[in-house]
Order: sequence, then structure tokens, then C-alpha cells
Amino acid sequence: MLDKYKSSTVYQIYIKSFCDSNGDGIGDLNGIRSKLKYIQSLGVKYIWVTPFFCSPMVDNGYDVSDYRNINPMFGTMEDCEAMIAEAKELGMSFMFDMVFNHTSNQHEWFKRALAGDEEYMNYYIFRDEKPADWTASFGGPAWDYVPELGKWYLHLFAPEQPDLNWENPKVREELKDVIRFWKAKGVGGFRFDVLNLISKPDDLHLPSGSATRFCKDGPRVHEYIRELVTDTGIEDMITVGEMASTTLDNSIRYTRPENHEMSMCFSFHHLKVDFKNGEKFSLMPPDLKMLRNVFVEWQEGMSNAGGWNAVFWCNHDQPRIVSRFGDEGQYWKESAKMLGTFVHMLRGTPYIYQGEELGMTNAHFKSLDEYDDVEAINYYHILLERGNSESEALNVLANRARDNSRTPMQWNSGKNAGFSEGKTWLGIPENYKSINVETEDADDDSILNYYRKLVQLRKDYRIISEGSVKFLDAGNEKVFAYERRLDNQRLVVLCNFSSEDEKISGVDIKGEVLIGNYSGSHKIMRPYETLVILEG
Ligand code: TEU
Ligand code: CA
Repeated sequence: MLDKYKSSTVYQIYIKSFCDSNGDGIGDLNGIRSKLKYIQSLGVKYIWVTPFFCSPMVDNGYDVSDYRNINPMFGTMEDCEAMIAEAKELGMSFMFDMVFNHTSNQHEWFKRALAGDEEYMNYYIFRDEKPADWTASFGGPAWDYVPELGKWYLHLFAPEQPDLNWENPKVREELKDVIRFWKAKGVGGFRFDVLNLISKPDDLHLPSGSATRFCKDGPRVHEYIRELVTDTGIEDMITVGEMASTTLDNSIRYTRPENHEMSMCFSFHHLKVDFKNGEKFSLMPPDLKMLRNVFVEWQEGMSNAGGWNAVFWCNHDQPRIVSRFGDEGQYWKESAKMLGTFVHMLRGTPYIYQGEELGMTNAHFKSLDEYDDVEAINYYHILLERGNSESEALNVLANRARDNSRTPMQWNSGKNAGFSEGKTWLGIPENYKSINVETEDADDDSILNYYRKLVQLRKDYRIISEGSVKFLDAGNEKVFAYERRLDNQRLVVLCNFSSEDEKISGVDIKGEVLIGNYSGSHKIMRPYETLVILEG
């Protein structure tokens, strides 16, 4: 892997909520163009934008009906080309989001398949009989019946997102052409949606249960990824595969440079430590022991085997981290900085999701009609069917719904947080009056300015970008400690995940403080305290 990915940070934009340039309440390409200088001010090199291609928006753009054209709601191809060129001038490049596991049911290919065209039926996964009782990711069955054809088709997500048949070489060629198309437009890299679900089991007659569980890291997944990457010549570009419920061994294979698959991948095990019985819509406080174990396994395991992690807390599918593992109240600032430090000092390429650098919080929606996401709405009804009261179901959504991270970016304390002149497509948390770019930009001690320092440190210190990683025992389950090493240097990172003073022991801390969120020396870790010390 080229060094540049190791010392770089990626910024993620959820286009619908980033910046609205024309007052329709929906973020757009020209909105992104107007904020490129802000993104540059963070010090990041790459910008991942969630899909803005033609789509009926059943899953907010993750249901693509035309991979080569822009959804008019977000702008035009000219806007897109200008956006790419303007970022380049500022020393940044875009990673576009390729949703290749499935298309929209409005895609030309699926329409032809439904019309009975055999060639296109073979682009998808049709069967005469339903092979198994699988459930889809947003609830409901994963196999749906098409009466006109007398056949069943597979969809791991919404029924409007039929899965592509990667076994068919024509499908693979079509998708390579999409990559070539965007590569020729000058994008710098790609993010691949649910990439480890593309290769389905040979025999689909499997027990009932979650469809994604049976389809992850399938038999030909590595072969397909390598083929996609090498045939399109994107080995030298930054690529990240979203790998749902993958294993460490597979992630090593996905990211070892000699395998010609991905530069890095996302795994989500650290974001399931507050799932009661492994269920996303069942609440439990985070299990810190489990959280630490996940990081030990993935940080050390990937490192020892020459793999490379994408490291992150937030994206457009996750609730806001400060509301989840931090504290929105008294220790809002301290906990947001601590959580940022924990991720940015790790071995891997850090991702910042829009608004995370401000300490943006969950949405605190109070009624179902404030939600937009297909998953939230489906699960509300599922929770009621399971016997929960309406207020219990709403409480679960308030903690787990993906809409929590999709509220408009908070730019200033003015109308609609400076996001739009018009009525916004999703509500804005009331705290935008104090949590916003303008206010934090002017405050040296803000979360925003702290994130800028974190990004800069990775560029300045090779021990952060290149060093080995090992977790340490701080004698306290609530305080996570790890060290990075390079040549004769040692970097120690301490993070208190609790709202109390915590005693630590056994970690030797002498040296220069590179960054921290409290001042003054001390013997105990204060609430959500973090400290990064460089020795040598
Ligand atoms: O997400 C896939 C995924 O596995 C999840 O994070 C998923 O949203 C979550 O498990 C649901 O609880 C990707 C995209 O990031 C997501 O926005 C899309 O909805 C999904 O794929 C389908 O394309
Ligand atoms: Ca708009």
C-alpha cells in the first residue's frame, strides 16, 4: 500500500444533508462545492460522498437506477465534473460510492428482467421455488415472488433492491465499465457498498435466518474483487470495501497489498457492543470489555498480518458517537475529543463523518413522522408486533435509527443551521445554536479545532501513520490504553471511557504530551480524559 493512505484522513459526506445550494431543503453537489474550503481546512485528503446517482431514493440513493447519471435532485453532470476539478485544485480527491451488490428495481436491467427477458433475468438471482426462509436487512422476507414470471428473486435489503448475480460474467463486465466511467472523470478512489455480500453460497437451500449472515464472505468474493480491481486498473487508487460482519482472516485477505483487492475495509464489530443479544433494535449500554477486545483483535491482528484497517466511529448508518459511547451533557466536549483521539491515533486510515468533528448528537425525534429511513419505519412496526409500546419503540429508534446521523449539517446558528433556505427534508436537533461550524471555528478549544489537530498529527508523525500497535493493560476496564512504536519512539494513548475519575496503574507515562483534553498533571484519569504521550 502506498504511504499516502496511511498518513491521510478521509471525510465522509452524506450528500442529502451536507449543504443545500438551491433552497429545496435537500443537500446537493453545488452545496458540496461551496464547502470545499471548509473540508480542506480540516486537513483531509479524500472525500467520500454517498451515492448521488439516479435513484428512486427508497434507500436514499443506495438503490441505483442508473450508475452513470446524476439524480437531478442533486445536480447535473457538469456540477459533478466541476466539483471533482475544484477539489483537485485544493489538493483533495473524491471517492465515489459504488453500490454493486444490488440495483434499484427501477434499473433498466431489472425492468427487462421483469418483462421476461432471459438475458436480464440472469443479471439477478431468480429461482422457480423459494430456496429458504431468509429475512432481509430492513425486516421482512429476502425472497419475493413475482407472479408475472412465476419466480422468486433475492434481495438482501429492501424489496426494491434486487441483488445482482455476480456469477454472470456479463454483470461483472457491466460493473467494471461503471468504474472505468467514473475513473475517467477523475475521481481519486472508490467506496464499495456491502462488498463482501456479492458472492452468494453455491447452494441457497440453507436454514432460515438473516440473509446477510449466509451471504457474507462468500465462496468467490476474493476472486470477484480482485478481478474488478485489476481489470479496471484501480490498484493504486484508494479503495475501501464495506464488509458486513466479516472475519479478521477475510479482512486480512481483502487488504493485503499483494492480493490486489482493497486498500482497506470497514468492519463493524466495535459498533455492535451495545446490541442486546446481538440485535440492533434491542438496547443495552455498551459493553466496554467487549469493545476493547474487538480493538485488540482487529488492530493487532490486521497489523501482524500486513492488513490495513479503515478506522471510524460514525457513518450515515450509525447513531452519533458522542450520544452513544460519550456524553451529550456535562462532558459533551471532553467525551467527543476523547472518542476522536481514540480512533485517530489507531493504526489505520481514519474516517470523519460530517458533523462528527463538531460533536453533533443524535436527533432526539419524538414521533414516527419525523423519521424518514425505510429501516426505522419498518422496525417501528416490527417492535410493536413484538409487544413493545409505542413509546418503547420510539425510544429504541431514538437510540438506534440511522436518521440520527442523517440530520442536516450544522453550519451556523441561523435559519436551518445554515444548511438550507427552505424546509429541510429531515429535522435539525435543537442544539444547532451552539453546536455548529461557525461557533466552533472561532473557539480554539472547540471539538472542531481539536479534530484539525488530530488530522495534522497523523501527517506530522510517522509513528502515528506507520507505527506498530499494541494494547496495554491500564489496570482499569474503563480506561483503554495502547501504544504505537516506530524505531526508538513510543507513543502512548490513554482514553477514559467513563464519566468518573478513574485510577490507572501499570502504564508507564513519561514524555511529551502531543494532545489531550484536560490541562495540568494528575495521577488519575478525569471524566472522559484522553492523553497522548510521545517518548523518545
Ligand atoms: O450498509 C450496509 C450495512 O450492512 C449496514 O450498515 C446497514 O445499514 C445496517 O446493518 C442496517 O441496520 C450499506 C449502506 O451503508 C446503507 O446505507 C445501505 O442501506 C445498505 O448498504 C444497502 O445498500
Ligand atoms: Ca438542493
